[in-house]
Parts: sequence; C-alpha cells; structure tokens
Amino acid sequence: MAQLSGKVAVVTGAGRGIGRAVALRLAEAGAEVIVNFPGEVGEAAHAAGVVRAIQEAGGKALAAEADVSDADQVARLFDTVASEAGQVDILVNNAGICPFQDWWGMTEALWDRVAAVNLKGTFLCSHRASQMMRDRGAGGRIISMSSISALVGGALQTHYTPTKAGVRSLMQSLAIVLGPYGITCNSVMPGSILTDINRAHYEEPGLRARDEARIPVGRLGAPRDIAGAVAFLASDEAAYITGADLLVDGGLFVNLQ
Ligand code: RM4
Repeated sequence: MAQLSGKVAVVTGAGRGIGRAVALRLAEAGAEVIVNFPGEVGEAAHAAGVVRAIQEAGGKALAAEADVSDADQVARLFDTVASEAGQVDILVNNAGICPFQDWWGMTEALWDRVAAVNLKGTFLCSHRASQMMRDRGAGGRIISMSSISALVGGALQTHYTPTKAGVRSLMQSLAIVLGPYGITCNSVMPGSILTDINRAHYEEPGLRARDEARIPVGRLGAPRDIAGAVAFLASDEAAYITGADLLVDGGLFVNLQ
C-alpha cells in the first residue's frame, strides 16, 4: 500500500548502498524522493540511476548534489527541496563514510573528515529539515543511520564508532525537542551490511566467512534489509516511536558467547 503517498523524502548519500535501497523503498511506498549525492567523481551518475529507476517505476524523484558536511551546500540542498518539492516530510540521514584505518595511522584530517560527514552532516541536515517541518506544521520523520558501531567498538574504526554513537544520541535529544511538533527522531543501527563502504574490507581472505559465522541468520546484510526498517519508521505505524533505535544486524550483536 502506498503509505507514503503525498510525502516528500530527502535521503542523503542515496546514490549507492543503503541510501539507494532506502530511496527506492520510500518511492515504492509512494514518497517523492530527493536523492542527495556528494560531489565526488561518479556520484552524480549513481544518483541519476536511482532517479531513473524510481521514475521508470512510476515514481517521482530528483537528484540534488550536496556535501552534507558543508553548511552552505546543505542550505542550498534544502532551498532546492523547498523550491522543487515544496516540503520535506521525511529526512533520512544516511550519508556516511568509514575508511578503515588502524589507530596508529589515524590522522587528524581523517578523524575530522569522518566526524564532519557522519555527525556534523546529520546535525546540519536535521537542523534545516526540522525548521521546514516545524514551519509547515505537519509533523515529520527524521531517521538517521547510526550503526551497531554505536554499541560496540571497531579496531579499524576508532574515528567512525564515536560518530555513530553521536548520531544515536543526537536523535535521542532531538526526539525531546521535536516531539511537540509531531516530528519523530529515530536511529537505525545496521550490522555488517555488504556495500561499497566495506566491500574491499571483506575481500580480505576469511574475513567474510568469519563474520558470517558470527551472524545467526548466516549472512551479511543487504541494503534492502535496512530499507524496510526505514520505511516502517517513516510510516504512520511508527507515530509513537521516537528517540528509539532499531538494530538491524541479523543477530550479530547478541551472539557474543
Ligand atoms: C558498521 C559495521 C560493519 C562495517 C561498517 C563500515 O558499523 O562496523 O561491520 O562494515 O560499519
């Protein structure tokens, strides 16, 4: 059922991976989707492919470039949303990076970049979208991609795990601020989902088999596994859920002994 017809969804980092799956799934549910992508080479083509897929399925979509860590670009992104779509009902803060790096090789520049995209980007987009939602007075949904890495560490992710814990915490605080406006704020916490962010990492011999052996459902996740959770949190069924987090990890987190 087109539960989201009449709604406008902004999905950041929607050209590939989880963001792409979320954009397609929200469009399938009837939402008009703004497919945000960063300025790196090749990203516009990925985003155009998502827009085309949505349009060919009879949906409405628009690609919009912005580096979510840049306040001016985020302002322009939401100006475009306002002028082209007129509103934002659903914001999915998906854009995120995780270049795997050992602690001794960690640099300030890499630490700052990961924090800027993953955490500051979530702040910048949530701030602009929530203002538009507040001013329109029709409520809204802010759904942010935290991670299992908000709950556990990662030896090659010392820059990344704090940002995912921060995203979760930001949604908890925003739930308090935005609840009175009918805007819910929640996190989705993917486990090990096979996408471009970790494809090279899993090419290490034995790594994929090691991780899959620890996942009770027996496989790495796929982007579509996350998209369904986001679609639920975006729906009317989730109207009383806010400040919550939804772990989508195939049972990995609980399988520790
Ligand atoms: C997730 C989790 C996954 C990793 C991605 C990049 O939080 O740690 O295992 O592949 O990050």
